[in-house]
Amino acid sequence: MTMLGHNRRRMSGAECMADLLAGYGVTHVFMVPAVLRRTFAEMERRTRIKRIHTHGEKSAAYMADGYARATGKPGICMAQVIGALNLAAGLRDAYLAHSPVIAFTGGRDPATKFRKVYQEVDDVPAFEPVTKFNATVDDVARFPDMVRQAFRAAVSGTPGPVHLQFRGNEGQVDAEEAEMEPLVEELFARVPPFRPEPDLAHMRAALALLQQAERPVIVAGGGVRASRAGHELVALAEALAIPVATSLNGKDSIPGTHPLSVGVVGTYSRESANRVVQEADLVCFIGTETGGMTTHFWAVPKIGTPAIQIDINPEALGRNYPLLASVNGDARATLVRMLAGADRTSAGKRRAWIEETQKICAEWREKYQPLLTSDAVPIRPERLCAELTRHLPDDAIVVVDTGHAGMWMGGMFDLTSPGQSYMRSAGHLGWAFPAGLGAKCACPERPVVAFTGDAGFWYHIGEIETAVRWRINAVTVVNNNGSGNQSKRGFDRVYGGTQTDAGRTLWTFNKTNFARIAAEMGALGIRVENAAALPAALGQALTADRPAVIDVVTDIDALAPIAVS
Ligand SMILES: Cc1ncc(C[n+]2csc(CCOP(=O)(O)OP(=O)(O)O)c2C)c(N)n1
Repeated sequence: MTMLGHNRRRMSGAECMADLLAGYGVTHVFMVPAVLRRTFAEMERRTRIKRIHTHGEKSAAYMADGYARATGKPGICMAQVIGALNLAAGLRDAYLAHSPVIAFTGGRDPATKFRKVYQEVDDVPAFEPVTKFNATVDDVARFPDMVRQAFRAAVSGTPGPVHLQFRGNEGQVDAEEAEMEPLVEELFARVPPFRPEPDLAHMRAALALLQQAERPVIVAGGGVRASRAGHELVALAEALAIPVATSLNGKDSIPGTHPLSVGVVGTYSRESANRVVQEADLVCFIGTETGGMTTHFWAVPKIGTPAIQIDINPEALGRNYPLLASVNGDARATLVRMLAGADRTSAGKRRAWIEETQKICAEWREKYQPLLTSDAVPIRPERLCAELTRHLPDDAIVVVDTGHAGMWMGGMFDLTSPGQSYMRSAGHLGWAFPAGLGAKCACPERPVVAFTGDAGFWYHIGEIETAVRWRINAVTVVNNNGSGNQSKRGFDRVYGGTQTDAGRTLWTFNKTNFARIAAEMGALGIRVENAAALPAALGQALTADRPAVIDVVTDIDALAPIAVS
């Protein structure tokens, strides 16, 4: 790296921004124009960055989020002033999931503000609740240091979104010139920039408790995935014979087919994981916020269960569970230390516990076997998930929506290889389809399979055209039951058991053939009405050389099991 200030030259903000983004390794930006127009022209002249023009700012933010979660590299999204709040809405999932998304918007010019300029409101406060760093760039000379700060904030510690508002409704400040140097800090081009080592005394205290425990369980969260610590997690679990449950965000830190994996714990979960965590005598939380979703609103485990926790963010330690040991450090760095100090002879005392947890998992599988293998028409979602478990490639990136999609895939689907990745909506219906497109932009060589309900797919269906235009060859599997039937139970409840016909209109939709819509837009559309046709449909979609939508007609009466019986 050259010394700051030694390479300054007169350049426009647009030239500087294009060089900065290329220098950080950005390959795609996602936006609705017009914002930073001159920067786009400079991107074309000076870089190979693809400028993905979407059909809405929210989906642009979700694409950037999918890009970021697939790689750990910040995803960039942009909007002109009138689209700024649409973009802010799209940052909420990234904020909840700690995803490093950087949003650029056009904004107020001091020369004209408060004069009822076309389209203008003060957008900056709306970004406050969904960003780690929310700032304005009013002077072109600030481009280099503010963009560096954006990357630094997005990827550091617990990652998260950043917003920079550029002066001018379209960010026209990029046309101005100054003496600048587009200096890039490669360290901050990706999560994690640093791997803080734990305090050894704290680490040893946690390790000693794990080794003494007879019925411990690890609950691994998104911090394990952000730290890319899955390999070390599995190694420690194997060395000490400790079962592993994950949060939804941490699902890809251990393959579901590993003998120590007990499944996803919490609300959108697998009953076996909840049973194991409920029966544990020590819970070791690693890289998880111990939030409501992962703990079924702090019921699994019960508060007061002996617990230890490892996290890069010291403020997370003990937030919801009083701890016997707290370890502040990077997940991988801490697990490497624990593994080096592990007393493998302590594993023997947990043999009975491991047998018990495997029995619990076998009972779960037996209970759901009829549904996982069902030939019913319309198709059961459990069978759909089982087919995905069987047929997804070893290097697939699986991108999952919330609502029923989150429940079905969280509970019924298994990753089968450490080379597979899993990302999921942190709460927003409609996130998965555009996020899958972003993931495919980031990793064009990997198969990307998004899983969404029809309720979720409707949100950003116009982005099929974007995928076709840019040849973003992701596969989207639609669990199409003509409804948002996750809401059925809730409406049954408020109607005192039986809904009126009018009540059903609150969660049902017209029947739609998404394969035909996709084909009309130039994608491959495959309609599947019989479960036996799923493997061939997947095979065809994964090799189609164009975006594909598999429209799976499923049972409107299929409701996902609830977490704790
Ligand atoms: C942005 C947003 N708005 C509202 C919700 C609340 N919500 C959760 S599930 C759901 C209905 C969708 O049902 P689902 O059963 O997931 O759809 P299906 O799989 O049947 O297509 C709604 C409206 C949400 N999660 N996100």
